[in-house]
Amino acid sequence: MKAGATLTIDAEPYEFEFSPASCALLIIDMQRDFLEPGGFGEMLGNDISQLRRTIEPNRKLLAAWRARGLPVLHTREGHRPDLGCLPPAKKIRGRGTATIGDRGPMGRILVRGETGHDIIPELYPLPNETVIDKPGKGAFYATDLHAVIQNRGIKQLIVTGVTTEVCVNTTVREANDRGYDCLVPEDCVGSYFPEFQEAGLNMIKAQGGIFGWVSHSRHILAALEQ
Ligand code: TIU
Repeated sequence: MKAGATLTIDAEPYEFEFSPASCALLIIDMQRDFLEPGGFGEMLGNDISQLRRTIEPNRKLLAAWRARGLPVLHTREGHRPDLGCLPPAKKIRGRGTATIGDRGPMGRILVRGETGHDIIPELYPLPNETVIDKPGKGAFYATDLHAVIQNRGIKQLIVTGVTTEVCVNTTVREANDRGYDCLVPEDCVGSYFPEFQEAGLNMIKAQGGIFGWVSHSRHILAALEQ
């Protein structure tokens, strides 16, 4: 792969013109509370195996990305320990016995600095990688993500992580409105609900790619090999 080269990635609704020099890998919320047994996600009755199948494809893509020295950003959904950035409506949503900010199986649920809030060991950020702490579902809302990627000349995003229809979809929509081209590899994103996985991907690529492109990590890895 030559610096400044443009490569073509097989994708839907049509091929993605990939410019590695201005493309970042953005990994959304691969946090222990969403993916690990006994975490907040499982506590809510969700099937975490639907998310855990994304770990290995993400690990491979991340390794290839790192090997080429390309920019990596990670996000974590969560709140300040004083819960100052937690909207009351989000706090009470779901009517659970334990909600965000309360003690959960891996520390206070979705609170920054707690074990469950952190990224799973398989995809743990390196010291030179950017970690964006976000209070909402979208990675642009109330964060400096836009400034960080503008400063680095990023124009395209490969967006992976969880969950497909919630934080991945919201972030892709936010990125699209800010002028970024987003490519979502379907094997690297997951939903607790198979029907939402399918719909979440269809929503991105419908109408000529209304929010972006959908592909598979093998096509991205093949392009990086060129
Ligand atoms: N990261 C993310 O998607 N947060 C969520 O709350 N997702 C759910 O599917 N609940």
